[in-house]
Amino acid sequence: MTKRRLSKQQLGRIAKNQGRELGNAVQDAATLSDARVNGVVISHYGKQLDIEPLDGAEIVRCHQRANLPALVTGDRVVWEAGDDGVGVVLALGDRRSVFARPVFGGVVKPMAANIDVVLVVLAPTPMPMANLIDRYLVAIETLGLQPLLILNKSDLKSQCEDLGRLEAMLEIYRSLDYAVLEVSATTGDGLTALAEALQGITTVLVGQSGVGKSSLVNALGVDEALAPVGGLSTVHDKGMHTTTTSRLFHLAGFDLIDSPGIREFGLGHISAQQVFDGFVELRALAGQCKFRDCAHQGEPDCALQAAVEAGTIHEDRLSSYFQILDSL
Ligand SMILES: Nc1nc2c(ncn2[C@@H]2O[C@H](COP(=O)(O)OP(=O)(O)OP(=O)(O)O)[C@@H](O)[C@H]2O)c(=O)[nH]1
Ligand SMILES: [Mg+2]
Ligand SMILES: [Zn+2]
Repeated sequence: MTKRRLSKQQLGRIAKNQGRELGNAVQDAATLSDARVNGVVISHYGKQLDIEPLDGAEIVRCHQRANLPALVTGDRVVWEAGDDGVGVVLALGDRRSVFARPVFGGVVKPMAANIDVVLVVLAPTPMPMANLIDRYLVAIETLGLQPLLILNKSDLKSQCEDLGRLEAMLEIYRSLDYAVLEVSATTGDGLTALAEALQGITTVLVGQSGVGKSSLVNALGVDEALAPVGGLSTVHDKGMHTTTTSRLFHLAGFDLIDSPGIREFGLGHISAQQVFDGFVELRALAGQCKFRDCAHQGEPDCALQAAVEAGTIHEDRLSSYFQILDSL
């Protein structure tokens, strides 16, 4: 299989989005609340936060004022030093974007703030869970963010339990114009192209435990190991997670947030309409079925069924859509 780089169009899409986000950021900076912002959340540990002062001083451990919402890595904050070396976060600056994980009970749990692109990391092993990528993509589309799919561990393709299925899966996303990069944190393959795509933007690495998110941080970093990585793959097989809290890293020309692996990415909090809109190729056919309330399950003159028959929509994506609907 030939290795592909990001197409000009795909990179253009990211750049365009980036421009939009940067435009917002400039606007935000002018608002009153943001004028006082003097730090960034690098990481958080329970009720404590690591704040990086914007003036370049050392990272400070801080508490946060009780009236503030849960702060996440990447948040811009107003903080002040305390007597005992522990500071206090007084206010949250504007968030130009947030990546959130829907959690049990319909609550949305923010994971990272002020990011441009979500890096959805997969690997030949562990094999991606069924429709996990589609769940991520729906969340990313709903939040107005931009995804970049990364197949890490390209050196382990021969160990994939079903390489044919994996390749076919990636081909579907490429055909939908989602950028897909194949890399190996171990051999360094593809990392130059990845670092190029990340220049000037802030991204968050997400994906199953053990796909190599922290390994990518380290491989992209120029210095010593930055993030702890899992030792034995059996650790992941037992469902243990190596990374336990998100952390922001400043690398050469870009910022990257490492996050803990997840076991499930439920979408319980979003509407059926949002799921539909989260499938770009379905959204493109909105309103084209004969019946306004078409469920796309055998009604006459259904535009989606017709598109599947014509081969313009992949049947796996349509069944993935139904699967997500069923899970709401
Ligand atoms: N062969 C190979 N192994 C890799 C590669 N990237 C990571 N690994 C290995 O995969 C295992 C898991 O890597 P991590 O970086 O800890 O994975 P993670 O996604 O950060 O996992 P969590 O922190 O639990 O979410 C480690 O044993 C790594 O050495 C790669 O490109 N090729
Ligand atoms: Mg990790
Ligand atoms: Zn229909």
